[in-house]
Order: sequence, then C-alpha cells, then structure tokens
Amino acid sequence: MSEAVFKRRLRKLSRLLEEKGYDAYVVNTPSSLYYFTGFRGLGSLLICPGESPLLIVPVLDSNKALDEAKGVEVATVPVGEKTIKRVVELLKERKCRRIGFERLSLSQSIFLRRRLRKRFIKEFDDIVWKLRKKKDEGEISLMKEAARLAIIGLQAAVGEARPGMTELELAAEIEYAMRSAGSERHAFDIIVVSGKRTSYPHACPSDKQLSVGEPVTVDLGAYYGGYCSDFTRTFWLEECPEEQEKAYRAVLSAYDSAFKKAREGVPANEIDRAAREKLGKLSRYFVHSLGHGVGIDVHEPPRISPTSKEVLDEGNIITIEPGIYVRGKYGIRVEDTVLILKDKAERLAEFTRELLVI
Ligand SMILES: [Mn+2]
Repeated sequence: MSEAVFKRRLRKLSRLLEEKGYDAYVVNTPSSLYYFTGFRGLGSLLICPGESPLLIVPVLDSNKALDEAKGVEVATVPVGEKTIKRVVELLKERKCRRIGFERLSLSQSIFLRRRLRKRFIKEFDDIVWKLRKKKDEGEISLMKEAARLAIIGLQAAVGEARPGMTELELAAEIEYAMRSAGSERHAFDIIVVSGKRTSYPHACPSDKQLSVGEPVTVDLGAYYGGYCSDFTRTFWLEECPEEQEKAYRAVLSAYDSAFKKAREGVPANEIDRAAREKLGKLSRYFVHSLGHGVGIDVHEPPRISPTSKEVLDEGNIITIEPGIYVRGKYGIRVEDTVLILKDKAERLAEFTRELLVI
C-alpha cells in the first residue's frame, strides 16, 4: 500500500482525536501499528494532532521499521529499555495533557499513573475501530486473496481426507497446500475435528482417525499481505446419517437467511436473530455468535451477536458462521467471509455449501 494510504489513515485518526478533545494518542497493538504505518512488529505510535506522527520501536526492529513504515518518523529505544518509558518522556516533552492509549496492560497503566500525574489518561480504541472496520479497496483486494488461499485449504481438505487418516495428518495437508500457494501464516490454528469431536466448536486436531459415516469439520484461515480470512465446512466420509443430513440442511438455511439479510444499515443482531430463528428447536445447540469482523485480526469488530449494538456498514468484512453442536454426537458449521455492500453481502471467495459426502 502506498504512503498516501497511510497518511490518509493517520490524518483521519488525528481528526477523530481532536474531535474527542485529546492532544495525544498512543497506538500500541501490532495490528493497528500495521494499519497506520505498514510496519509489522512491536512498538508504539505517538500521534499528536499538528505534529508529525512518531513510531517508536525497540532497536531490534529498527531496520524493519525504517524499511516498512510509511508516513511516520521512526525513533528507536535501546536494548534493555522499555518503549513505554520513552513514550512517557516524549509526552512530557510535548507537554501533552489529555492522552489516550489504545491498549494498556495493568502494569503499564500503574506505571503511567505514577509517571503522568496531573495529566488525564484514558484507554480507548473506538477511534481506531471506526477506521479499521471499514475496509478500503486495497484491503478488500488483499482479503480476497487471503480468501482464495483459504479455499485452496478447503479443497485440500476435501481432496485428501480418507478413512484412517488422522485429524492431524489432514491438518498438515491443508497447511502444506495453503503455504505453498502463498499463505504467509495461519490466520489462526487450523481446526480439524471429526466424529463426536465436531461437537467442540474450537479444538486442536488430534490423532483421532477419520472414519466412514462421520462428520469432519475444517475451520481455517489464510493470511495474505497482513490480512486474514476465515472459512469452515463440515463434510462426511462416504455416508451421512439422516439426522445429520437434516441438521446440515437446517444450518445451511440459517446461513442463507442471514446472508440474504446482510447489507449496509442492518443491525448486526438482526442477522444473528434471522439465523437463530431459522434453526428453530436446533437453535439451543447454536452456542456462539453468528459471526465477527475479520481484517488484520481474525476476530475484530463488528461483533455479530444477539446483543451486538453494531449496525452493518458498507466496507465491513464479517463472517457468517451458524453452527450446531450436539454433545456426544456431532457438530456442523458453515462459515464464509463476506463483504458488506450497500444492498447486499458478497462472499470474498466461493466454495460449495452443498452437502458434501466424499
Ligand atoms: Mn470465524
């Protein structure tokens, strides 16, 4: 992404900060540092409206920061010294009075209260998310590539799964396929579960063997240009029990009704509700939110849950992932990463949602 993109983001952040009445803000999560500067690493970005933004990194990362960061000046902190200490010195030098921090650990916040007495300090990240939630063209094209790589992972899963193979072996095949196609790392650890283990929405692949007539759930994400994707499919080996086939169709129609509803202006809790209502009695097995935002982080705002207060906006990229999990029996989930547009939602990449018995 060009320097102009980062400068625009930094300008917008600066403006939001001024509107809130702050004279300094410290961005310090790696994903936001990447969003605002293009630098992938640890550090703090100091924004004071009217002054040029300063990226402060440990000397360990200085070569990388000087090469990658755009639109900011770079300062380094010597070995053995804490970045936060340098940040405090700069805040004092610049005589900042009202200071916002994106995220603080308890120890950092104790340190700051001691060192920045008589100054107003607060932790908040709503201004960051206001910007990061709405993806621009460059981000959308990176995420489409991340989605394409995830589909390569799903194709490998369906293509390689055999009775007798372990969940771990299948996860390794998926990893190999995605990495060789260009995925820089996983968006998160690949989930491969089979049989009764599909009733765990999140679990590590194990040495359990895949068996005929059992469901297999694969949940994976690729990572490209610093952006994630997130897709899930459940499929069966050779045969699918009737009860599970019915349940699959119910999950699919829950997915469809949420997908059809998703567009700009729709409250996030409404599309969650649409999916839950479609599941009817099975909805008591739907034990998580319908979805979440995806971007530089794999789980980020907006939350798509029954209690979410968010309203979908053009440029949001979210997952739609209804699932049901029946203890001791089976679990089913269908998940796509989708882009919210003015009058519809659009999947970032396509992989069949038909009942797959391979
Ligand atoms: Mn997800």
